[in-house]
Amino acid sequence: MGELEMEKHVRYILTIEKKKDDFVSLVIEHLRINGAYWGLTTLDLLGKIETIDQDEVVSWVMKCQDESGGFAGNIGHDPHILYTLSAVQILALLDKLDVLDIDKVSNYVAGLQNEDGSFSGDIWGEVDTRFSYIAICCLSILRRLEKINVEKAVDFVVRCKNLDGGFGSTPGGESHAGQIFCCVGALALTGSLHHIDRDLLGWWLCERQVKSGGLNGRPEKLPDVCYSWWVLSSLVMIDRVHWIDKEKLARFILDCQDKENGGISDRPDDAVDVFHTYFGVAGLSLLEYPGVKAIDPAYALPVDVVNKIIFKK
Ligand code: GRG
Ligand code: ZN
Repeated sequence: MGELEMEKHVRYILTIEKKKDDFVSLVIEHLRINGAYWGLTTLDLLGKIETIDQDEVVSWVMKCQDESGGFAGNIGHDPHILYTLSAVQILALLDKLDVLDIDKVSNYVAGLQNEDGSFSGDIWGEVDTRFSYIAICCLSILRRLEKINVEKAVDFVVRCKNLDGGFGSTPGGESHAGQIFCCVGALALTGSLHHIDRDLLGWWLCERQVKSGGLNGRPEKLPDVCYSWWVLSSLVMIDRVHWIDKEKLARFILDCQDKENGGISDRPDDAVDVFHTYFGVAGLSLLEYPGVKAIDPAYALPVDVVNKIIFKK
């Protein structure tokens, strides 16, 4: 099996699209705040976070904050809970959470909870279990979970559970590995994993592994490196990761590398992008690949970063 081309992936992230030589301006133009989170987390997992200008990143992130307390994807755009989590994750990664007005940000997130316990993504009101996970993860990092009704939030997630053991985006929605990650993550972060039938869900998740070793996101679909994050992190959280062939999955991820120019794609021989580079490296991290830092499956942040947050007085 080929090796993980760590240096090439680092270089790829630092020079994405090679249009500018400065990471931050690339992020601003092409990736926005979500992309910055994926890129920076990958760099940290590969032990190279110090190669970027951290003060520049922090000052750019803070310019994305809106009056409401929420963050936008870029300067001057509208705030959304999706971007707010990325902003908080980036600041946690750089150990700079103290630049935030924690109550202002957490009030924005808490203000998006609905009467039934669900969360909207922004003022326009779309409801999705993605937003439940994001709110819970964000408030856990900020240590302000008490600002929401956790019991009702858990209740809503549990209402999105299906007979196959999986979860959908809303009650009755089809099970999909991405939504399963969100629901399992939300339940893990609130100490509510007892709502899950681990064997039933574990069986559904391990059936996502196809012949090539890769994982798909739903029955009959093609494998994709991103499910090495969505499926694998869920299996780790419910303690059923030994139900898949880890060796074969690692080989599939390594086969999706661009061995010349760095980066990882969704499937072998496709074009690489920063998202799948993160999913591949994060997947290998969960598989305990040598030389890659450990990632926390619920917070989606390196374990050492999470420990700093949890053990802070
Ligand atoms: C901090 C890790 C982290 C996440 C933030 C945004 C978010 C919370 C979670 C997204 C979860 C999700 C729904 C992921 C799925 C993304 C995806 C690959 C969707 C593709 O679905 P289809 O139907 O593709 O287009 P398939 O693979 O089913 O053919
Ligand atoms: Zn994908």
